[in-house]
Amino acid sequence: MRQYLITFCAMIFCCSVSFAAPAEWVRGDANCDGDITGTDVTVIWQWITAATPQPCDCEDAMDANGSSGVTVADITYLATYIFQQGPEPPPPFPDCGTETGQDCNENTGDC
Ligand SMILES: [Ca+2]
Ligand SMILES: [Ca+2]
Repeated sequence: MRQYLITFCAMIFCCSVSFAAPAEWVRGDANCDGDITGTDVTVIWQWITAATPQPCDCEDAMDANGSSGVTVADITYLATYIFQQGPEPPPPFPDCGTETGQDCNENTGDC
């Protein structure tokens, strides 16, 4: 009987511990709507200048050039990609993904 009780308690413990999957996101999708557009460039600018709060909890999505920080360089990089066929943002792009040590707590767009 005691063995069954221990097994039952172990099952309850294991079932109560949840392991949340890391958020998936796309680099450059700053407003987390699933598209990479000029609006994302504007969102990064507004966030840098503190004009507006971040639209979603995924700072890494605003790091368009993958430098591990969000600066004016990300605005230039993303605008060049969108409007002048510049280089693509580094992964995760164009598909959803994750990154080691990421600063993203919310799935973006269709991820
Ligand atoms: Ca977007
Ligand atoms: Ca950056």
